[in-house]
Amino acid sequence: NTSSRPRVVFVLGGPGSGKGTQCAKIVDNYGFIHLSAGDLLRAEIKSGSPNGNMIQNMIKDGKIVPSEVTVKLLLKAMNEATTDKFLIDGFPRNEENRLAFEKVTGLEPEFILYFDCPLTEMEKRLLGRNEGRVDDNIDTIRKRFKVFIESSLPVIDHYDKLGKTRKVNATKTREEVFKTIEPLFKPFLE
Ligand code: UP5
Ligand code: MG
Repeated sequence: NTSSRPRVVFVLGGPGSGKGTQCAKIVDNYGFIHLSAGDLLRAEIKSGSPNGNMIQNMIKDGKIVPSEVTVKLLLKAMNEATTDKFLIDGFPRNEENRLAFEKVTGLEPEFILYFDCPLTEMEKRLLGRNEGRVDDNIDTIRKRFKVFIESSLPVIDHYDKLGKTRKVNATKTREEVFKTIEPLFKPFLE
């Protein structure tokens, strides 16, 4: 029902913690639309947008693109969507992102799915991914980890204080992680 109030789940966790992998499974089973902020930014680069160079440089440096740019891409994707259940993957990455989204949409997330994973495991996964991402090299990976700890963990902590963070052990197999998170999405089938 597209006329009702959109329901949003933020999917957060460090680089390589398995956000995209689990989002695909949730989409297949629970009728959500998956909006990866990183994917939207990479599509924006490919489209030849005037912001493309700036975005590319920031991703290569592991930095967080200005909220203005990311929120605009998310809003556009939400407006074009045919359902009102959204998994927003990899956003908000800092308090500025969080406040900008809140201000522009007036929406509060249902909850935050947080994939908790040690840096060593995330590093191993990213180096093994081999999808040609400009940020999957050891130098950029270290920068992404630093930004995650300094800027993104405070967002997860903010929602934890509101009782909205659902923390998941992301070190298990893909199937085991999915089994753990499935119960959180069952209510959305009704
Ligand atoms: N894998 C997955 N699950 C596994 C499991 N349980 N066991 C073993 N292996 C597992 O998984 C990573 C790899 O691990 C894959 O090979 C997978 O098969 C395997 P994936 O599901 O891709 O993990 P994910 O958490 O999605 O990792 P990703 O690298 O996409 O996370 P990031 O948060 O770093 O990347 P994102 O695309 O969100 O952002 C990239 C950059 O864009 C940011 O660094 C930033 O510069 C910019 N950005 C912004 O500026 N603002 C935003 O809002 C968003 C992004
Ligand atoms: Mg991803």
